[in-house]
Amino acid sequence: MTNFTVGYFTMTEKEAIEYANSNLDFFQPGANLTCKEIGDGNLNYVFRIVDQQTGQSLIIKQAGPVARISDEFKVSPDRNRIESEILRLQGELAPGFVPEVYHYDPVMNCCAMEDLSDFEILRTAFSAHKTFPNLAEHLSTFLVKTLLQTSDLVLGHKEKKELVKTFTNPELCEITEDLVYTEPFYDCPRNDVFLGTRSYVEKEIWNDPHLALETAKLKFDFLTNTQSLLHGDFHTGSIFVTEEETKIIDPEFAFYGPAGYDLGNVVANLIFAYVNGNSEIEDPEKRENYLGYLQSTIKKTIDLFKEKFVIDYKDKVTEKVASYDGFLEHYLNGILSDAAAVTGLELCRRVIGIAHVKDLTDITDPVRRAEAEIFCLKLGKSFILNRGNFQSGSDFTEAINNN
Ligand code: SR1
Ligand code: MG
Repeated sequence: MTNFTVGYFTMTEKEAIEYANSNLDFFQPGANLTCKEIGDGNLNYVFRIVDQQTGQSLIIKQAGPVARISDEFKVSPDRNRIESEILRLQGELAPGFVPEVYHYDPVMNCCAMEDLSDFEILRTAFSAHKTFPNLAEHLSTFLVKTLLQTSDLVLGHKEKKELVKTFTNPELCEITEDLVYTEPFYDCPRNDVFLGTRSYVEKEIWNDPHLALETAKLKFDFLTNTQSLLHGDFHTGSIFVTEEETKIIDPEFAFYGPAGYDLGNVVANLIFAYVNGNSEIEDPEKRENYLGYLQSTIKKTIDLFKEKFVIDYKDKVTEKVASYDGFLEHYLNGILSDAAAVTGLELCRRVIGIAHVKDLTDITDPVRRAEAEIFCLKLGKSFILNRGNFQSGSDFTEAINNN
């Protein structure tokens, strides 16, 4: 349960400036600082502090006592420690792909980090149907570097178990266990289903015992498989982009889980962008180009992930038995089918559960929105039920084309 240290309080914008002045050796004494709270996520407060003379800026991120999306979620402030520690670790494993952390404060449950003011949130950029040519290259590199090098394949098993302890994250995991693996697949009161989509959900999701059983198996894999240190919430709102660079933020859901989780999560969110473009771009040529870009990004993210995983496996793996013939294929096939399953779970939970995505909710025409959501559910179901059949990028894109 929530456990706040004496001295903790949630900061206002003014208090965030005072905090920066007294706790961080970042701005010049007497600098003219302004602050704006810019958090738009479901959980935390994000303060951007700018020196008006020099333009220097930083971010202070503070964990509040309850989630912003709903005070039903009383989430541990320890998530801020987890976020600070994993950002530092990911910065070593995948240099250039995460913001630099300057400071962590366990009493105020906040951390100060690099301001990525030249970047934009990928989900927001996708809502304007922008494209980023290097995205698949960047996502696949980040995923391979962080997932392989934190696994038992590369780390000594005792060292890895120490990391499992450091990144034990029960309350944030509980959110995922409930919101991703459990609630969307029965008529849970906390679900929030769009009217036009509801009859499909009742008939095809809540009334399918085979689907329920498969989600139960997947939930137990999520609960028990400490394969790799995951980002844990790798959606397009956790990715910052420019034309040239990609940075991954917000890893507060980090914990040791099935390596396919992060890959599946990001693929599903690329599919949400695809569905939005399909529904919202009126000009046929523009629509085809944008959808083609997203299909190619999905395909490349998966295929490059496999290619880079194989290269790094051969270079970095230390575990003796992992060199036996067939083991690499067995291991990678498992990651790919887990990724397919998570793609399916994420596609379903963002339609049915409490936490939606703007890619779908921004579709203002109710008929189009229901069509888009049902597309996601149908595809999601197929990813979950047939997860073993998705082993390459084209397996994923064919499923989108044939849905
Ligand atoms: C209560 S938090 C709801 C969702 O927001 C986060 O970003 C995670 O995706 C979580 O499931
Ligand atoms: Mg987040």
